[in-house]
Amino acid sequence: MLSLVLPTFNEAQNLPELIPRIEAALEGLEYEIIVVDDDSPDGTWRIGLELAKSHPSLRVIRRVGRRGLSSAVIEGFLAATGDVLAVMDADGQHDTGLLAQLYESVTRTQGIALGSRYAEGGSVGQWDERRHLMSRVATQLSLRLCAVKVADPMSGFFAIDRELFERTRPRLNSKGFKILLDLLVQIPKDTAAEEFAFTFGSRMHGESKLSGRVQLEFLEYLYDVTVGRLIPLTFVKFCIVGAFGVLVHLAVFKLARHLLEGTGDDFGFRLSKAVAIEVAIVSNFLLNNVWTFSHVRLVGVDALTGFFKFNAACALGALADLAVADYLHRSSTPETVAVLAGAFVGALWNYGMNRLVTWRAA
Ligand SMILES: Nc1nc2c(ncn2[C@@H]2O[C@H](COP(=O)(O)OP(=O)(O)O)[C@@H](O)[C@H]2O)c(=O)[nH]1
Ligand SMILES: [Mg+2]
Repeated sequence: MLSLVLPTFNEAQNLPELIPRIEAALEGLEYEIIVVDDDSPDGTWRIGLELAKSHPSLRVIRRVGRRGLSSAVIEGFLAATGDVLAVMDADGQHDTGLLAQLYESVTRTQGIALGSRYAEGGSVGQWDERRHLMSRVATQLSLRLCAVKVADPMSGFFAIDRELFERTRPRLNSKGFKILLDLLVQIPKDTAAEEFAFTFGSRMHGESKLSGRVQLEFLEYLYDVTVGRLIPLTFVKFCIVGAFGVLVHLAVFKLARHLLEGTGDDFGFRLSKAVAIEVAIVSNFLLNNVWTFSHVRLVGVDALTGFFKFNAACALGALADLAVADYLHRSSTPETVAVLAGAFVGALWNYGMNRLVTWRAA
């Protein structure tokens, strides 16, 4: 049986046109269609449920509070019952006429089969120069990572053997748009991958969801599957935030020192330093919450308790920093080296503790 997943976000107008087309293309085959909708504001899921009444092969998964094409496809595949799993855009850009061939290919090879815009005879259709260039560059970059090389690793139109998917699932990265690429990176080298050329059509209705954010996620994905295996991206972001915190610290210290000019020198210094420390902690917490750990961002009361945990973790980090620097200093290490080594241990501690305690699911 073929399980076809249609990830959707604001495709309410397209779904009623697409479902009959798919059914016509799959006539004679045993199949199911699974729409995975991320709670679209245009009510795509509602339209899907309505259609399901008259199309018994159609099911709808409505995900609330989550976004992302790759994760939607993975979730659809996990809920599917077919021995071949396939995915296509729900906007009419992919050629439904190829579905039966993709199914036949995977049944025969037990590997992957894809609709390919870059195989001989295929085309990206009506794209502007910019998107054309971006797609080419992204394709070339990502090909280096693939265990199995194909002409169009960024295609959103493919089918895969169920067993192969399930074996690969634990290693999949659900970030961003490029689920096929990630599969090609993770599957065994000797997996069969057949390509079927097609021309990427135009959207029937609505707009592309390939936003700047999705493109940034692609770069993050490239990092994750290369250097990220050794140094997690969240650690790099945490250190960037920390470095920025040092600047905040210095600026606030100077400002406070200026404002407290009239007070006693020692007192003015200590108070300015204390204010600078806390303002830097607040700014680091906010930046880490919205950027470093954006995927597990804390809101409301959780953000408040998270802030206290962050303070406590950083206070212990400062003690660890001091202990290491002091030890090295006493064993006659050059002062700058001792200070930096302490700071590095402090940063590692802060990252580890905050990941474990403050932003737990990270
Ligand atoms: N569930 C879900 N589907 C998405 C998301 N982003 C895009 N899609 C769907 O994935 C398919 C491909 O997206 P599309 O905007 O057509 O990208 P493009 O073809 O590269 O311009 C479409 O069916 C979209 O509705 C998302 O965050 N969640
Ligand atoms: Mg599309």
